[in-house]
Amino acid sequence: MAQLPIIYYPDPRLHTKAAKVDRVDASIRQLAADMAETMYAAPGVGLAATQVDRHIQLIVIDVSEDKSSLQTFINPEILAREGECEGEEGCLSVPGVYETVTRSAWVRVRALGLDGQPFELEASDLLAVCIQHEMDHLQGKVFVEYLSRLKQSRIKSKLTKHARVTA
Ligand code: GNR
Ligand code: NI
Repeated sequence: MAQLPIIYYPDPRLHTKAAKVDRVDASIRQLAADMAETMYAAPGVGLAATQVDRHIQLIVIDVSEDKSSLQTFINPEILAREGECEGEEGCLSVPGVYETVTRSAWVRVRALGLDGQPFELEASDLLAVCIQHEMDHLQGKVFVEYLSRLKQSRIKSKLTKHARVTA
């Protein structure tokens, strides 16, 4: 197991569209395990492969209180969505920024698990939000892109300065 370096907004690599995983093999399972370790250490409730500069459709999520419910989604698809909810979001690739985003309140998702088998899941609340946030990463979209251009440019300059100070 190893922790992986997370890339930070406005890194252009965060806008890469992830390719489908064509075979769930040992290297995919190793990457998923390393992503889970990285997510728990951060700590965060989800992580997309995009954020560790691996551009394949792989997500890990654990929204449980006690970090006991790791879920892995490979090649996820949203089959249905209902309703709207507003919630405060953060992102491990946008440290220190928390802003309100509107998402679907309920989703039905199909994905492959680490065993390569398809499964379906219905989600609401934080899990639904997290699935949508992570699936956006796989499309190259960061949550700040839902905000006004003014807010985006403020966040960019704040994080660019932060990167200079911590480099
Ligand atoms: O840790 C995370 N918390 C979070 C809170 C509200 C909405 C979405 C998230 S996902 C985020 C981890 C992350 O950046 N995943 O891409
Ligand atoms: Ni994120």
